Amino acid sequence: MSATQTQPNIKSRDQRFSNLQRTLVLIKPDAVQRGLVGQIVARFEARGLALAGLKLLQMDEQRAAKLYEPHVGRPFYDGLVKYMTSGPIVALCLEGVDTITVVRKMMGATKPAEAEPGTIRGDFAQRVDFNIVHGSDAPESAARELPIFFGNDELVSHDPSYTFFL
Ligand code: IDP
Ligand code: MG
Repeated sequence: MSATQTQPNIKSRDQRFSNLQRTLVLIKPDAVQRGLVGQIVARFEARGLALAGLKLLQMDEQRAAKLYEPHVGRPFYDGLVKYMTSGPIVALCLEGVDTITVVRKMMGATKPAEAEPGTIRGDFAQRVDFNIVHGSDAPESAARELPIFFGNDELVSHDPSYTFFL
């Protein structure tokens, strides 16, 4: 006799979750060159964050300047723009509960030497100027940054079946 499987949680997504958020993640040029895209995306999927957008692109200086506008004037700004425009990146829009905080924790500290093992930077990076990933740091940042990479028609909200178990 086979076991009977039942759906444990049949409410709609809005009823199941509070504080659903969207955030921007960029897999930076060093990570793309090192062939880490799959491993990084796999971590977010395994955590249960839903993909709402995904694309490969190479930023021009104009787009990088928009993204890093809050950093204008910092000593590392010119190098940062050069790095981020040096090759293709992968942009993700991730959706889930408290996703902005969750992603920042999964990324680890900006300086990889301070990033805990188990975080993306703590596992894959050594240098602050090649630190693998970007993630929006607050809801206001996500709201500012997402339109730099995705039009509304490029973002798809859906309710992956695995979220019934989250
Ligand atoms: P975050 O990416 O962890 O949010 P931010 O302080 O917002 O860190 O800095 C944006 C990016 O600028 C960093 O991810 C890193 O690529 C670069 N950066 C920050 N500080 C330095 C530095 O001291 N030297 C070189 N690059 C830096
Ligand atoms: Mg930042």
